[in-house]
Amino acid sequence: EESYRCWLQYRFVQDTQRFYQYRKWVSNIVVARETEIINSAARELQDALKSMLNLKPSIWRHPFHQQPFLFLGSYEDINPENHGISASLLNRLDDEGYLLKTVNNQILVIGKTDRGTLYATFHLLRLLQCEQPIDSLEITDSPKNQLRMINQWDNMDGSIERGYSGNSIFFRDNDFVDDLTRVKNYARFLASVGINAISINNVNVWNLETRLITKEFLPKVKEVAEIFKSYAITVFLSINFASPIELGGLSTADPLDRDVQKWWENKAKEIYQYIPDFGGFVVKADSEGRPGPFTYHRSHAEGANVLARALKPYNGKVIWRCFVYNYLQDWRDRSTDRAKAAYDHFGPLDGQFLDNVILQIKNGPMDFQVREPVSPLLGAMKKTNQMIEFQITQEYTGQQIDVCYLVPQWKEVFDFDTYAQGESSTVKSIVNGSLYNCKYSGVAGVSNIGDDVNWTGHALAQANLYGFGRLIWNPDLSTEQITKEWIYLTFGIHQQVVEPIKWILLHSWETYENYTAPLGVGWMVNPNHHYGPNVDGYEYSKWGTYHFADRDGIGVDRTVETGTGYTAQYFSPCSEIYNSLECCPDELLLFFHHVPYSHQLKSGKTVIQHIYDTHFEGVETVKLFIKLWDSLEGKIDNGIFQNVKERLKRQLENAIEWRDQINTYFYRKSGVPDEKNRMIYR
Ligand code: BDP
Repeated sequence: EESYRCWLQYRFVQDTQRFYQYRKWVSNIVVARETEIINSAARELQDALKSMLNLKPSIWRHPFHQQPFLFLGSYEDINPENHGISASLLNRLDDEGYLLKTVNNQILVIGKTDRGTLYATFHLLRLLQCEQPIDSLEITDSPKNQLRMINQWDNMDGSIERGYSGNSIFFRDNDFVDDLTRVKNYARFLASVGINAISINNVNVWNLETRLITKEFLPKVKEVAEIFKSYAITVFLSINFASPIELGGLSTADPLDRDVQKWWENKAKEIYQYIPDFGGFVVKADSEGRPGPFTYHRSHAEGANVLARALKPYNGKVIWRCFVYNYLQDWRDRSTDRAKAAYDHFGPLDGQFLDNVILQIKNGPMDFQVREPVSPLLGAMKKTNQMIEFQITQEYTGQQIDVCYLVPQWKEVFDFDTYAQGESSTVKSIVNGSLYNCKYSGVAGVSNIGDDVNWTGHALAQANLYGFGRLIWNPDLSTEQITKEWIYLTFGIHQQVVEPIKWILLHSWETYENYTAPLGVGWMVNPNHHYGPNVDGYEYSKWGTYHFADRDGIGVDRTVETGTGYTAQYFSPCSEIYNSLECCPDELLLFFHHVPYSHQLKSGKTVIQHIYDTHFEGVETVKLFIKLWDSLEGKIDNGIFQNVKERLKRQLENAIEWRDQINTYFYRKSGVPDEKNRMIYR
């Protein structure tokens, strides 16, 4: 199955000129040092070359003079001066950085450490797969973000919370799977796009998963960690804050209790005996019913620090999630705005967290909607390590039935200027640690893979995983470049194939937004499973997710004067821009303001006409996706073709349902007819 190989297809090189050029350079490979990671790189190269060039390269330990060869090693294995490499260039590379250089009859594939060598190897393989010339390479690169992490939401019964592509590749029947082949392949995919950390179990840690940190399961965690380690990926576990009670038999999990502290210290010691380079803990506490420090009237800093202190001797980290809000809100009480919760809980704790705690903040203040403003907590804490959390799995964006390519969304978030330290205080400069000089920082994404043959259910959803890795390696890469790369690697470089797929991907987010909840208001989904329309599904429940539509208007008033006051959580001028009805950008209008249906947008349309138009357009664009996709029949792998064809059919049904429910609902509420008379009102 081609779809199983994702973007590591290693297709046979068709262009004869390239074919012979490549063979010249890669027939001999010098592996200058052997580490587990470099061995992984060498293995990957050998497999790829066999498949792309029908070649079994000779592997050597030492360089030689006559023939060209590929040199795999760290910068310590060469004399940089002999190759025209300046010391300052190497100094500029960080530990994961690398150099690819064609010089003196060799191609140097050199990392600052072996991790860099691995990334350099994948870079070279990307070039070969895109049939790029390699005769005069001179490429240096380092990742822009420190922690580049994947969060699995896998449960040990094999299910995956918000998983849309089968069952877990890690767990089955309340245990680890026996055959870890898929885990190894997953490690390859992740490493190929630069991911360097993973947590393997759900942030909601139930009874059985609580025991992952006991001797019952640690040997298996170790086995998995070793696989990832050989691809330069560090393993973390999500833990249960109440573990001292549930595992230790203590009567409390109070972080200030001496016995609790001791318990965590011993636990850390035990874990590190099994896994000396264990990454640390991911923690969801006091959120959606999970236990946490609030039970003991302790702050989240006190809660996180008890774990951090225990992990500190081993260099472990605590990744503490900020998704903390009252999920039992009274919808009539407009002062308890869920959007304000993370900032209100964590902002005042700035400076109180130990330096091996990292706060993990969702990109928006609500919950991974198709459109949200950037979380005002990002940048609000100057003395606290922070990382951002994206959701690669498409919980609210079509669940891998509808195509929704999220790279453009993430890119917008990275580029958003928070003004936390004046102009140019972008989100990317916060999460790469540079704005506040954070010791640790980075990006996490909730995984979208499962044991479906093609990993992601919808073959095009592979682009989200690929794009996530590439973009967080370097948020300055353009969406265009990432998208093209993924298509080249997955489908080949023929224009007839590249263009339609690119068009679909690049229009998919906007299209999904068009036929679902309008103008940033969000939700309107079916409760619980979150697929398909249900305008009032959450409107009168306790979750804090309302649109306040009535016969006169719609939207959430989050202004300072008459609303919840949420806009004040932003730095100036964002706070004023969002607070002002005139300045607020159209796409977020209903997130910040309650307006009459006749309110005129910057686009010139009224809100109600905008709703009608976008919903009709959304459906039409899905029809266009189908047409474009059909043009690919016979030109791409048939398995992938059929998979996407079937998904697009379901997407169209979904889009139509959204269009009709949303438009009818707002027609009934407002009584304002569609200017273009397109509706059959039910
Ligand atoms: C929400 C999901 C829920 C997660 C929660 C979280 O609906 O399944 O457990 O986020 O991030 O999006 O903790």
